[in-house]
Amino acid sequence: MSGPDRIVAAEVLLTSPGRNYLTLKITTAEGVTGWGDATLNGRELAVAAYLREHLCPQLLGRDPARIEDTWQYLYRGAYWRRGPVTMTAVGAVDLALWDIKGKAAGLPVYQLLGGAVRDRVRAYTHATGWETGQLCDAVDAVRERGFTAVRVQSGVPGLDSVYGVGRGPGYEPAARGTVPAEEVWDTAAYLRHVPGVLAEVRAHAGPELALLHDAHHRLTPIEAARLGKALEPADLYWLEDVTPAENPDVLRRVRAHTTVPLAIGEVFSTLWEFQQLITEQLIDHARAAVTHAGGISALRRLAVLADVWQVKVSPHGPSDVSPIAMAAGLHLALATPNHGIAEYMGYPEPAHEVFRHAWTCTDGHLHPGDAPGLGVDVDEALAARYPYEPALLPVARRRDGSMTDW
Ligand code: EZ4
Ligand code: CO
Repeated sequence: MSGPDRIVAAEVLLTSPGRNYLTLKITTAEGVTGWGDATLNGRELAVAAYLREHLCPQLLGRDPARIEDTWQYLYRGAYWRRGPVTMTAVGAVDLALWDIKGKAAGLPVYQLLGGAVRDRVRAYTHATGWETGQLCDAVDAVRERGFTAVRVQSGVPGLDSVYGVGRGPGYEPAARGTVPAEEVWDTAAYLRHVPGVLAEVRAHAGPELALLHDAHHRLTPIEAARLGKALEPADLYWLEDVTPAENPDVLRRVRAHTTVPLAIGEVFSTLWEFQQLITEQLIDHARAAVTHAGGISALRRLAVLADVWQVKVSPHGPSDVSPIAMAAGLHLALATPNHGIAEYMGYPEPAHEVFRHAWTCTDGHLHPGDAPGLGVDVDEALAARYPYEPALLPVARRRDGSMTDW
């Protein structure tokens, strides 16, 4: 033995195969390559600079096997720590190092995490329709693909655009450009409309299909309580992001009024943001994305804390976390007893070609595959043919012109 392996290169790669992705590539002296996802939708360049200017130089010469030590070094080493940009950068490094460890051992990452606790990972995907009839058709199409769970979002009369609903096939809210699109939002119209939609979808689908709905941080606590209560007859699997949860205390008020299961946390970056929500059992599913909240190492700790309080971990899985983050989430899901359900929104076709992945989606279930490491290879030559172009999520204003949450 000639001593530990060393990191000799750490580079960022921006590519846009259908939408923007930021990827981190770490190479070791022994020639092992690890890939991490660093995509933070609409803020990619901030993470790219954080990695390129600050973290990559600190990685050179380090032992890639010391994943936890590197996590601690990067987390504690930033005096101004936490926050989505920092934690996404840390998460990217963490993913790349787990990928390297798996490849060096010749094992898929889930084996390094203790092995599979389930045969496959139940997933939900999205069904959208501006009108309820179209939405029911979309639900049927999802069922035909074998899914047993589906997120349903519909249009709202009087509004031109609504989060989660495309006017055509597919839904990609980030639009090319450097200034965001503006949408008009009306909470009263939404609250009047959505309980009827969910009731119709439930009647259409029958009792067994798991239905989910995302309120996307738009409600006040009392509005959230009212919506939860109104949706109880639809028997949801979860109601997501009813409030921004910047005040965790207010979820007590929501809980006092409704037993609808609550899922929160896709925009959180650390365990501490979940602490009160978990220890007071104010939520049922912690939604942190494996990339945005500091990687597999951090999500493992989140899962352990959540398990003590019978809370499940169901990481965010939109098309704006790359197939690498999808892989990482699946290795974790396969090895984590209190994993809830995986979100599978799908990817633009070119993204499947640039990020060649061992993970599969069959009959509404996902599996990370058995390739060593995370099981995603990046075709760099192909990636170079899809240059990055700035794209941003929309912003939202109320009817009086004041800003609200998108
Ligand atoms: O709006 O990932 O549950 N899924 C979501 C997503 C988010 C996007 C933002 O980039 O809320 O669709
Ligand atoms: Co969401």
